[in-house]
Amino acid sequence: MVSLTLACSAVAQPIIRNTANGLEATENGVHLQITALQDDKLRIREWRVSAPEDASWAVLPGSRTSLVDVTEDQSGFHTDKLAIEVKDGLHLVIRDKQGHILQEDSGPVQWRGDAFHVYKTRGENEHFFGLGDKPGPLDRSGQTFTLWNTDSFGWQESTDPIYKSIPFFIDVKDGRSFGVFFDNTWRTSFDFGHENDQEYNFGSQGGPIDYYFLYGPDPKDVIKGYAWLTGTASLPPLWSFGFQQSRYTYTPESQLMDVAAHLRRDKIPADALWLDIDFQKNNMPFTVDEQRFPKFPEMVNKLADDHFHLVVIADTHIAEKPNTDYLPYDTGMAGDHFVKNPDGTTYVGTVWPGPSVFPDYTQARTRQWFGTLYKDFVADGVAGFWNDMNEPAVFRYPSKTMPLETQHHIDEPGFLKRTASQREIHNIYGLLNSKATYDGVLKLRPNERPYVMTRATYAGGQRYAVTWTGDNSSTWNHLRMTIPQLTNLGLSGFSFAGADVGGFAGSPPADLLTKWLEVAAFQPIDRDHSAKGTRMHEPWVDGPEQEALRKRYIEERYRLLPYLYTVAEETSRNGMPMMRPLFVEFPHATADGNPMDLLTGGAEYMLGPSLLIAPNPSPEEVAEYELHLPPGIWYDYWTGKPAGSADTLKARDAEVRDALLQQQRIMLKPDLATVPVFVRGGAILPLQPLVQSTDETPQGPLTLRVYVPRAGEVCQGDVYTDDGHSLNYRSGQFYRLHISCTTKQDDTLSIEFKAPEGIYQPWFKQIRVEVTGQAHVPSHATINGRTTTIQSNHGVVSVTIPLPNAESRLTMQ
Ligand code: MIG
Repeated sequence: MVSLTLACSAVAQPIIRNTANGLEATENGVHLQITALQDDKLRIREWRVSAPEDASWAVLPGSRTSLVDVTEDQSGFHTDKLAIEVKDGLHLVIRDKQGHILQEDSGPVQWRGDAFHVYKTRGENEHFFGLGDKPGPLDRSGQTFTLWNTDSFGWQESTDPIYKSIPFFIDVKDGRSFGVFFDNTWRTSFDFGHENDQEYNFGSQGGPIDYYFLYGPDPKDVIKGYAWLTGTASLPPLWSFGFQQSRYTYTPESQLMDVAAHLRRDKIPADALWLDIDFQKNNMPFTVDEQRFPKFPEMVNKLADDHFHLVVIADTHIAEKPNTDYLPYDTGMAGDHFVKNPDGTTYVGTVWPGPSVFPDYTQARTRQWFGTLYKDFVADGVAGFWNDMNEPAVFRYPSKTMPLETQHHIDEPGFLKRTASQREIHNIYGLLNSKATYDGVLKLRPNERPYVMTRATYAGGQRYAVTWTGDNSSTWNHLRMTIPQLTNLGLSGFSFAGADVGGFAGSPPADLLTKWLEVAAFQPIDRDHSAKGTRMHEPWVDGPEQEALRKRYIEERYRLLPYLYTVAEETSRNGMPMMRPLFVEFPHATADGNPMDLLTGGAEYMLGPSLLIAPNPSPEEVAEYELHLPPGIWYDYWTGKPAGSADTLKARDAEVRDALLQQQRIMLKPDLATVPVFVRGGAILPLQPLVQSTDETPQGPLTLRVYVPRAGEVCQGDVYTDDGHSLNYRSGQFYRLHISCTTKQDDTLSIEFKAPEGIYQPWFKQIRVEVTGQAHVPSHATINGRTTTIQSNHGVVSVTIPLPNAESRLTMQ
């Protein structure tokens, strides 16, 4: 029987039917459908009996149904950018226009019951990035992963799976990149050449074979393509880019107020305080323990007066407390909103409040109901919400979640109305929980940006919530791991992510907490958080010397807020993450096309397009370490001194090129007080005067630091700002200034301000232009042809000009 099947498949040829937008192929009862969504984006589906439901929780409907015309070929088709060939055995090959094979099946899909695996050939120099919050090295090559959202307290480098399922990866091979998004919500797995180094595969325990091929060739194209497919993160409020202080738990009220007062007294800039589960009555979500927080609304107001935004936890479970006036339970039961057992009764599992029930967010009406539960907190002025335990986490099972047969009743526009088990819904439970929160809070506070942080999520979840890396540990290795973990999250759509600063589990020694606070000042979310029973974590706990170092970095973050916010706004527009591995900004740095990050082990990263952050790759070690600057001119952020300037990209010869890249190597001595930061030549960096919170209006001009590029090359930068909290920016209430500059052989620097875009009046009335890297100290400056004063202060040369309201030009020579 077996040999007969093999014999048949050996002679069978696919019957291919070309369509206007792709093709359908059938062979031995297996159907393959390839649709071109755009010239560089394909959707690939494969099935045996009948086509699975065409719906998605992650992909935007408009993108999923997008179509582009294709041209038929002998055994496939091509678009303007890709050529697709289907060989015998439904063997799929995707090439670029030059004929390079980008992706090729290494064998047919393997089924085993409902489970399946898709196999692709893997080249020697093929690298894999993304896949969300997986710990371990930046490059996923040679490893296997499972996607199954899991409450993983105290996870370590080798723990898999952890909290999130983002079945998206970026493949970089010989300098060409593409992305694969495998839209399957069941338990999925990825093997990037672990079992067989000649191939990689992905598969699932059930659900559809449904994946998207997103072509580059540059990584930025792939990232933007994934954002086009699954949406961008909405722009968070400005305050969330400030320093945030949390703990499990500040209680009673007086302890929280002490923390607030201490931050202000010591002038440690801060914007947000977080309340964890103990502020609730018996851990019941949507309640307040009135013993310990007797005047909750007044407390929120007092904090607001002191420019603190309060974020409170709201776990996904609802305490099973009938007849106690616990409205979340009563209204949830009355509305039939909870997940069911197979026999139709309501499923009850034990979590923090004891026996609990679980909203079935696969019903639009249930999400709507859940969203209304935030009403009182929103009325009290609570600024943000923290959705934890939404894997969903349930105690007492070895699996840490509810039984797989538990039932959801999908009732959602765009989906068939049907019953689905936890097997299918588990990985999207957190995404739908955070969507319910986002939509609900937006409805309660229309036109204000909701701030939601979620622990579990799925692809596309970036539209509703920011995230963090869960229960990490207070060890040096965990500090090190924040970088590959956050850069990979950024490549997976989650630009707005952070790791508990100082580590959640355990108690960090003083130097570790200091270094962590320093490094996290250059990460998207800077939130200090710690577990119950650990020693306190606040910046002041180790005495004045450590505190001074910590404060200096938090202050620097606040000075950089105009830059951070400008970069964040870019994320919300096109998906570019704030933290970027080097290969994203410098895809052609190496002669062999391998990502430059292989040299640094993923320890260095770009924060936006202009800043290179290069902490010690082994942060606990004291020996000198090696740091690699990407091609081009670099300046030390702290001193303004030139740091490197090898023009590797211009060298055609591979050996010369690699030698030049080697010249960009710096040996550094680790130092508790320093995080090395470098600025790209040609960058224009916006900074602001120090404030203690983003609620304060900075006093003085906006500073633009211009880092001079090579003669004849251009420099550029943007400043984006808006009111920081409403959605008015979507209707033109923003301010965007684009600045560029050129240098001439005679060392004249000419800075052009484009007419600003948008109708928002920014907080600054003047711009102070500081120039770094000009060969001569300039003695003459003009603005639109009129002479203006040059100031010089400790070697920093600057010119202050009024805010340009039309195209303007500043020259310095
Ligand atoms: O099982 O709410 O990851 O940040 O402090 C622990 C208490 C539940 C886990 C979260 C952590 C939070 C803690 N929560």
